Amino acid sequence: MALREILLVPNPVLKQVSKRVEVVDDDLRVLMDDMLATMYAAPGIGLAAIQVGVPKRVIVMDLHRPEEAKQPRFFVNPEILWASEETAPYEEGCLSVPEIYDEVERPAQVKLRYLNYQGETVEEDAEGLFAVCIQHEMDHLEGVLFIDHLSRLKREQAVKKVKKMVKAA
Ligand code: K2U
Ligand code: ZN
Repeated sequence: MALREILLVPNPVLKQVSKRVEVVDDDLRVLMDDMLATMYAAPGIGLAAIQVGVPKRVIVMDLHRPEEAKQPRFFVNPEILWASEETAPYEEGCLSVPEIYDEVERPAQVKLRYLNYQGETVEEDAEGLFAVCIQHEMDHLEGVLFIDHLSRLKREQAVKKVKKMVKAA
């Protein structure tokens, strides 16, 4: 297991559309293990492969509470089969847009289909933080960041702030 670099805005790689995975094999599981370790170290609760520079439709996630044991989740080639008309706001952040937080409105419930760590097909309903996080990560697979849902002014201010932060580091 190895920690990978998390790409930051305005890296153009983050705008790429990620490609479907052909087979869930040991090489892919090494990537998923590295992504999970990188997410825990950030720390974060979700991470898409493009954020570590790999344009594959792969997401890792762990929504466990501090008092609970870790609950790692793996999503390969995730699809949204249904989304509720009802929406809900959530104050989002992103490991590729550090120290920027703003409200994004998304469908409150979604039905997912994906391949798990073993390559088995799973269908699952998501709501609450799970629904927010999976939609945030699936945006990454389309090259979309949460700041792309904000006004142009807020988006430009966010990128300017991250560039200044990186320069000062
Ligand atoms: O894509 C990422 O950078 C992972 C996000 C996942 C996330 C975004 C918005 C809302 C929920 C999850 C990072 O984990 S952002 C850090 C974070 C940590 C705890 C709660 C919310 C956001
Ligand atoms: Zn993100």
